[in-house]
Amino acid sequence: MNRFAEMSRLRHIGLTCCLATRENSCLWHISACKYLTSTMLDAALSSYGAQVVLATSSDENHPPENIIDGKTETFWISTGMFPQEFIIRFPDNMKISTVSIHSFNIKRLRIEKGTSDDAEQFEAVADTEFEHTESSLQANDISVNVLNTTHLRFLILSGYDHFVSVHKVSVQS
Ligand SMILES: [Ca+2]
Repeated sequence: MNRFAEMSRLRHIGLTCCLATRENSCLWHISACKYLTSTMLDAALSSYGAQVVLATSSDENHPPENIIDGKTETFWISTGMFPQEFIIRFPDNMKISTVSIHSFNIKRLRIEKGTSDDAEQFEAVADTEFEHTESSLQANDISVNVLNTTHLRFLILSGYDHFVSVHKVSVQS
């Protein structure tokens, strides 16, 4: 069982136990779930087997893998045109409530979920506009409420400059 599946199993046990018994015995499960969820937010998605399977730009010094390495210091840079796009594939079907993204100069972003296993059909789950930042990265949490998907597509529709960069994407169930 991979870490995504294990996390989802533990969360289910914790929630079910709490709902069913409302006793202290479920507290361990709840705290384990909370811990796992919080580590998931900050962990590198690549360490869970996620991959960037498509990106509209591939600068050798700033490759798409930098999006999912868990570090804000490394980044993927766009080509200087819009729209820009990248697709993250997860090793399993995912329940995702929130996507966290660290970026620079992104203005409008649309997130879509894959509705087939081959990354060909997508359906929009969020469409948002980021605030402009000058002396720090843009840090945004986007509510997506996806119940069951293996792919997320990120469409950067416009920017505050010709080039935009994506430093880190993480997800929370
Ligand atoms: Ca990075």
